[in-house]
Amino acid sequence: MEQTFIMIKPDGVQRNLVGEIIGRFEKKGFSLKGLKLLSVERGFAEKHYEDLSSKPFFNGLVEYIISGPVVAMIWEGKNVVTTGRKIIGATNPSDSAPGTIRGDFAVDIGRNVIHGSDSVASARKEIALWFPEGPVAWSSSLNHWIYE
Ligand code: YYY
Ligand code: MG
Repeated sequence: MEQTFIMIKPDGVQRNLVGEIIGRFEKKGFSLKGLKLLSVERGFAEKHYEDLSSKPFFNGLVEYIISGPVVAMIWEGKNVVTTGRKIIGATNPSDSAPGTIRGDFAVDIGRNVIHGSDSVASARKEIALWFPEGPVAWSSSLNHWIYE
């Protein structure tokens, strides 16, 4: 089953959105396979965003990610990478539809509350970086009611 890496950024933690965000993924029907609250160091944040290192906003982005604890998660389910990005909404909250996490809870692109992997390949890479111990192995007894 497909997995994705989801991270609630420091503003999401500070603004007490952790329960709300986890609830949206839970209620959709996806399964939580990894969860931790942690602060990351500069080098780790730079590694996570290494593909963006040439962008003008890179330093500000890294400062933001290391400015407080984040909630790192692995979510599992059918098409969870693409659907997870839909639940999150467009990168710039000005463009994120109402009903999405960023559309409902964010205003500025540099404080957009949440990260989600953009492909199955980056999900694999990000899960390996954030969860070297791997996902927790369990399967929901509700799967029969979620998948046909
Ligand atoms: O995957 P996603 O988070 O939606 O956007 P990315 O293009 O990967 O950029 C990562 C992160 O960088 C974005 O969530 C906000 C920030 N950012 C920015 O501050 N300014 C931009 N012009 C583009 C992205
Ligand atoms: Mg991205």
